[in-house]
Amino acid sequence: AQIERTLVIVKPDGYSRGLTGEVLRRIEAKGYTLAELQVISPDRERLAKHYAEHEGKPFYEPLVDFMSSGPAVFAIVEGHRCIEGFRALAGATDPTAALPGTIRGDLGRDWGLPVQQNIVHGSDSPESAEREINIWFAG
Ligand code: YYY
Ligand code: MG
Repeated sequence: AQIERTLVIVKPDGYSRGLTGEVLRRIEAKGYTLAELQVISPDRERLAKHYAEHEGKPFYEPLVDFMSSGPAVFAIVEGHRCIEGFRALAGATDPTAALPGTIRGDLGRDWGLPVQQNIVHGSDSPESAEREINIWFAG
């Protein structure tokens, strides 16, 4: 099988809590490669493209507000089956339900907000990964 690429984001909550190193450590410990890394404050325009599938859902506006609230770390991660593999490392979307042993399960919680602040993003398919990488990484 082909080597995959996935887009991983350490979201503003993870970045501001100082969890970037812990997230990247887990990715490297799993054996995946960090092919590219950048710290940027995501703009609403690109977030709208990135989260287009969620437009209109009740958490959409809070999600874009949260994601544009400060710096985040964007990584292109490479390795065979890294899309599925990183989502397994990340755990379930809801950090309260995410299993211990996962990034969200070990490091996340419910803060009583209208959006789930769950530390990381990982692409959910090869098509999403290429689409998302093209939004955040030029060239
Ligand atoms: O891929 P993943 O991040 O696990 O979840 P998505 O269903 O793609 O939702 C994107 C993002 O939206 C999620 O990470 C948190 C937020 N969210 C939410 O706040 N409440 C929900 N019921 C679903 C998603
Ligand atoms: Mg998703």
